[in-house]
Amino acid sequence: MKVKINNREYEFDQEISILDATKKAHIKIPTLCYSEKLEPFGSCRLCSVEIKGERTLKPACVTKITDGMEIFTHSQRVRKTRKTIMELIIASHGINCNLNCLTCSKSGSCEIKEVAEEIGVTEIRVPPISIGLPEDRSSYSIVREPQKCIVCNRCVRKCSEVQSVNILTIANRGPDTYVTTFMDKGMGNVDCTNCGQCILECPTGALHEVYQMDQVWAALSDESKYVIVQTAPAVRVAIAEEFGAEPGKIATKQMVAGLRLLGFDKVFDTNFAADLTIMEEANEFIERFKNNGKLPLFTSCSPGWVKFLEHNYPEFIDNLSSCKSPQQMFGAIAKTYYANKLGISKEDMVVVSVMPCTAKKFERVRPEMKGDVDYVLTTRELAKMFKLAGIDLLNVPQEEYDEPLGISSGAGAIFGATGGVMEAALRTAYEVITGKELEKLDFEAVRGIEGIKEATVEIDGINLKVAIVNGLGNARKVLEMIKNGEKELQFVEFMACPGGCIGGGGQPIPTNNEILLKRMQAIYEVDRSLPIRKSHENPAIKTLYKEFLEEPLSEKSHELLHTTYLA
Ligand code: HC1
Repeated sequence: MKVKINNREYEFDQEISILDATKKAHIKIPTLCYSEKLEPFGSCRLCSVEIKGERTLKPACVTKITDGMEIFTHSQRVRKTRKTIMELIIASHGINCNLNCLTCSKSGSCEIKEVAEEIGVTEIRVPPISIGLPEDRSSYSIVREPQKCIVCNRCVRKCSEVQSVNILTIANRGPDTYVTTFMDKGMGNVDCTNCGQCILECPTGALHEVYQMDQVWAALSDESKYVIVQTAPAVRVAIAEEFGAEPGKIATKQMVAGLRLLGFDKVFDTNFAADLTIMEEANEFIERFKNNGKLPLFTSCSPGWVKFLEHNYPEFIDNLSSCKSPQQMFGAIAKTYYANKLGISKEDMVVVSVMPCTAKKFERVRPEMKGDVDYVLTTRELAKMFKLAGIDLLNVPQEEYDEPLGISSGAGAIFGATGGVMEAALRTAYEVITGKELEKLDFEAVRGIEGIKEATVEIDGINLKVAIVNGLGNARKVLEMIKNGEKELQFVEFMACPGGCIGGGGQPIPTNNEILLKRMQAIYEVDRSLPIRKSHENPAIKTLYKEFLEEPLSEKSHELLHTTYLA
């Protein structure tokens, strides 16, 4: 197909969109409602282009090229139209009515500001338009500020197309159109899984996490409290992006140093608790397998996934592992075993988590979790705290985690990427079942960013059928197949977010496939760099069992580390 773009000839062998064609020609067209991961929608019209012979401009994202087409991407008419559209979007977004930008959650990463610059907007000729809707603060995880919404529909589409959760919708028509939840009930009162994928998709500050930074600052300045922090596996491979580093930069030791500078009494690692989870979960699997227990076993560390299952597939509740997530196991051990060691009461201890995940904020308050964790910060919130404290993360002298709850294995580290929990569990299950040393630690078949992966793993003559699923839309597909008898599996890892926790709703923005792959490589690099790569070989875990828990699945373990779910 021969197409002229801005008077130059190009050849394409497929009927692609004008937007894709211009990308291949290295011409950038501004977009707002378009997102690589979603079906093109064509609502914002910012990508409008002129086509020779056509009376009206056409949106490049939803218009296909045809042979002989002549396209003008930045003609006078196109530029003028884009400017007017953008002025209207900005007026409806409330940016020009006061100094919102300075206090906005997206200050510094605002897509709308970037696009306005690309389009050359220098004035706003229309007065601000207010739809007068209140903020939605009904959720423990996510805040919606409708005043900043430009109705690009990306959050609605992410929630339905990718996550198949469908709790966001468009209400009304014309200038009264707005994004809302069923019957305007608010995100905390519908079946939202708190995954926060909508936040990653939002080009403005209309969606952000429920901040807990103020509570953490207050705890840090309260001298009567012993304040400890745990950092999730996926935070260390992403936080440097907030300071301008390339995705995939590992900043573990800088982050540890920064946390100490903030004033935490001890800096610990969720990876330690991930090792503990493996001890419990691998043994739970073995027990179910040997005793004809409920299979397939579903992992339970992703709280967005757990909530999705509770709402949509309660018939599978018994398949969920009874293990609490590493975040919660950490809190339970910190407030018992570790508080006892220190000789302080659990009331005087404050446990803060730094997570790539917005659903962890909800998980923390689940009544079954008994206050194991006090506050949850996202990766983005921690970066904001570092900046507020004047900590130059990339250049701060590097430091190590504290002991004993900061000691971890490579198996704990890989929890942060899709497939990691399964691989970590297999490393331990193999050695527990066979009593032999596992020679090849890397289970390549369970790695990679694909949404659904399956593998057959041979352990002692038994062929185990496992699957790894990330993204809730994929989870729905796999659950339907299991339900219809189309899949026979023994162990399935489910993660709510595409890519696993590295793609969590609390991670730096943007988070796209290219960035996910770099964060994933970094996660496996962390694993390879560690002297111990199996959870059951972690010396701090061995001591914990010896001194306190006795053995996996013991009465004490059940009391502190296991839970039940809502059907
Ligand atoms: Fe995760 Fe987990 S891996 S859920 O993705 O099991 O959030 O990183 O901390 O709890 O360890 C998140 C990440 C995280 C837990 C662990």
